[in-house]
Amino acid sequence: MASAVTSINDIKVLKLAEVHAKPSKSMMSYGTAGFRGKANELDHIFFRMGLLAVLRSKCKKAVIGVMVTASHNPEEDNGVKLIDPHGEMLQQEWEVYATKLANVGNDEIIKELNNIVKLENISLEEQATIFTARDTRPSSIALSQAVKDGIAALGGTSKDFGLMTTPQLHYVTCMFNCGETDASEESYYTHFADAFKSLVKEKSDSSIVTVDCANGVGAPKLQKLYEHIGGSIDLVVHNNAEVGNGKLNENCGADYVKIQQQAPVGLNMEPYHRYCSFDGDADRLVYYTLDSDCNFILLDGDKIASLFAHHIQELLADAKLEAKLGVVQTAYANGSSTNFLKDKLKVEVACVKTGVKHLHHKAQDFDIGIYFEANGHGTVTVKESWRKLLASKTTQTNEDEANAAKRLQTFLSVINEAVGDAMSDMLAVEAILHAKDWGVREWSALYTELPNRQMKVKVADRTVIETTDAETRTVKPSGLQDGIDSLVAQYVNGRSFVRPSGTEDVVRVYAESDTQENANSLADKVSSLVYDLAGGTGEKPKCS
Ligand code: 16G
Ligand code: ZN
Repeated sequence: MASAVTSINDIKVLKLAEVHAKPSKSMMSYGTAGFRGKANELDHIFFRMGLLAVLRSKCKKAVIGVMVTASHNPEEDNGVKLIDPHGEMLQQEWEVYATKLANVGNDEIIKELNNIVKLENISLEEQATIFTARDTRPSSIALSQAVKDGIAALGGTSKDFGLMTTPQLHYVTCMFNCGETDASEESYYTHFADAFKSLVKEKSDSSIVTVDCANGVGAPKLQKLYEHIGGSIDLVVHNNAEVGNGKLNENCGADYVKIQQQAPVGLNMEPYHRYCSFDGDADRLVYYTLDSDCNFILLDGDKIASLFAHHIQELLADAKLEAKLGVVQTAYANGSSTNFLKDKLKVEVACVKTGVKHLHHKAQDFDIGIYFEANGHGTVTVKESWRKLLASKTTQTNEDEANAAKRLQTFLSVINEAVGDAMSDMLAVEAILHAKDWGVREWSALYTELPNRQMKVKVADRTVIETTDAETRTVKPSGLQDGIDSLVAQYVNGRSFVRPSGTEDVVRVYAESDTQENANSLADKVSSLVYDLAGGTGEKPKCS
């Protein structure tokens, strides 16, 4: 454990701050999922996030996680985010501290740290322990060291887990703070593999899954999980850089497959076989297949959420259990998925702003909250009080009901509640398909997506766009929303929204309509409007 520090050791901090000096022009903000940017411009940010993690740990009197990854971004990028004690994203008030600390000059670091200590009434005598981990980017090793230097400069203790997926770090941080002092990567595999094996005792003929790991950290970690699972599923790992030398996220991974609506590089698909993709840090999952005419069929986060809701609802009915079950989506959710959940399943659906923290927070309003972004990031949260109700049902005398309650209990334990997790979500999907004796064909038939299109528009300053109503409408610049409304009115089942990205310097455009042609055309027209009204730069974007 760390030695107690009663005041900030200016000399130590300043000396290391010089080593991790801030380039004078750099200004960055803690975005949707932490800081992201070109890896060679971020060293000072990582050092400072090490400092901040120590204060956060002292403030919460708990272990804090620091993950080094830029997820699905190109290999040349990197990023850093802090993980709060129960595996949640960093509390939003602290994002403001993070941004300030990242942007002050070296001479103001001590002042800024003392400010946070004062505002949060932090006792510097508290111990601080930080769990760190990193993805496979070449830059991640040195940037992890910068984080550890920051931790050491403020007298904190770091435990480095080395290579890990983002959800694994969320999991061990959460488990440790819940009292499991031997929380480790190994305990992650044991937990999820055991839960899966008790749900799927024998493999079915159709259970071969080919997993595109985006040439990222998911590849070696999935191999390890697979070793723990044994014979109840057949997994083929594709895009494993260790073998194929492919580049991280290049023409592969969940984001590529979702946006391009096509298979990752090097994958030869067969109709109705099962394929899925992780992103670079394995917190997103999308499935896909081909139909009998070799058309590409995507089963994205909306389809996964719908499958989860369908299954949980069935188990609740079998167990004769009441629960407030809800699904949380964002504006990107396909209109057909929302209709399916609301009209067919009669499940409550909430729409929130993009970003996991918003979805996770809203999901906690429900006894069982399923949240998914269409891009494949999602999980299920369960209220502690309702979990107790479920546990009591498993011991009831009616055997059928008790068994259904047990099945639900085990199903929920195959899910990583702390955060969306490609590996555990994949096990959950496979367990459901196994229980229902379904293949991708039956799953995909739950509903038919409305054709959609996503585009991005480069503008001089993306903050000129301001949104409201969970990003479904713009309030600025003036005239933009009226323009979008009148374009949308010209299309059958038309819907479109625009929002400034939280991770890239662009404005994102989404459009859906009755045909792919119409969705493309609506996306083109809305993009052109954004370009004209929000200060577009470079060439006007156009759908191919
Ligand atoms: C980040 C978010 C993801 C969101 C995406 C939006 C987390 C862990 N990740 O990857 O949820 O969908 O940003 O990116 O919150 P955008 O703002 O660039 O569209
Ligand atoms: Zn990710």
